[in-house]
This record gives sequence, structure tokens and C-alpha cells, in this order.
Amino acid sequence: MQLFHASRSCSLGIRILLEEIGVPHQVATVDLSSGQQRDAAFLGVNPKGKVPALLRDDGTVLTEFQAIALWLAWQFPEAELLPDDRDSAARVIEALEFIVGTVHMRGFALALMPGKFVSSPSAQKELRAYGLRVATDGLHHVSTLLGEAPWLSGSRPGVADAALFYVTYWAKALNIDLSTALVAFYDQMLKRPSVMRAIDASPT
Ligand SMILES: N[C@@H](CCC(=O)N[C@@H](CS)C(=O)NCC(=O)O)C(=O)O
Repeated sequence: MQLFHASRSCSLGIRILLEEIGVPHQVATVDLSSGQQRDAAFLGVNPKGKVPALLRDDGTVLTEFQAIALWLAWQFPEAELLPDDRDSAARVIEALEFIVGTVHMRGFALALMPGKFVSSPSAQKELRAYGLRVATDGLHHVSTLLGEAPWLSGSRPGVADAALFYVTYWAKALNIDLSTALVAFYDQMLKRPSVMRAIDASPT
């Protein structure tokens, strides 16, 4: 398999899952800052011009964080990236969707790149503040989901934890205050060899 990945981007979460599974894979770096995601070569891989994209062994490409994460969990059940029972799995998918769909796409995407959505400096300032609020409130909600538990996905880090790691990674970069539970989560993730390898591959 080959993961199309950009350093410090959400594809870091998929890189962590591949490392947790321990499956052989290659990483193809896409330089978002130079606009490589819009080059014809990458649009041939993902016409949406986004990472993550996963080229699978059958030659097909899967995109969208949640779809890739769930496919990996189902394809490699021995890695226990998703609980077996449907009720617990639905709760993990609920958290995964909230982290990617809301905390990332309606929070950090606006806070970090308001210029992609509006052009006037005052509108950008407003959008940045809105995005920061959504991200901060969203992280607070995820912290309550985590509670005293070490992981969102069950007895070991799984699909929702990989997503939670990349948004907490961004929160740290933006100096957003994290709850005690989220700091503990982040610190525990950083102790994992899979995470260290994934971050080494995408140095800050
Ligand atoms: N909904 C997509 C979002 C992916 C996404 O926004 N990726 C960002 C990096 S975090 C990207 O590739 N941005 C490039 C661009 O928008 O030009 C997913 O879940 O995979």
C-alpha cells in the first residue's frame, strides 16, 4: 500500500494507523505548501486534491479519513482499531465523525486557513475566531467523551484516537489550552513507537 501524506496534515492520523497495524507500506509525500495537491499527477490519484489518499494493493485508491480508517480497521481486525460489538463501534464512529467533520473541517480548517474561504481581512479575522471557537468547544466535548479512559476506541488506540491525535497536535501548535484528559491522551500517544515513527516521517 502507499499512503499519500502531507507533513503536519490530517493524513498523520492514517500514518499512525498504518504504523499501529504494522503493515508494510510506502509513504508518498505531497507538499501542500507548494500546491502539489493540485498537480495533474496527484489529481490522477485523488481528483479532490486532498490527502490522505491510500493506494491499496488491488490498485484502487481510497480517500476521506473516516473511510480509510474504517477500511483499515475492517481489513486488519487483529489490530483492534475498532471494537467488535456494534454498539461500541457505533460510539467510536460517532466520535471519529465528530473529530474529522466538526473539529477539523468546521474548526481548524477555518482557524488555520480563513483565506481559503473569504478574501477580506476583517472577514478572515472573524472566520479565524469562529474556527478557533468550534475547535476549542469541540475538543472540550471530546474530552468529556474520553473521561477517565485512556483511549476513545477501546482498550487500545484505534480509529478515533488517530483522529484525536492530529487535532490535538494542531491544538498544541496553536497554543490552545487542552484539558487534563487531553494532555494525558496526547502524552500517552507520544510514547507509542507508531506515533514517534509517524511524526519522524513528518517533522515539525
Ligand atoms: N474530508 C477530507 C479532508 C481532507 C483534507 O482536508 N485534507 C487537507 C490536509 S489536512 C488537504 O489535503 N488540503 C489540501 C487542500 O485543501 O488544498 C478527509 O476526511 O480526508
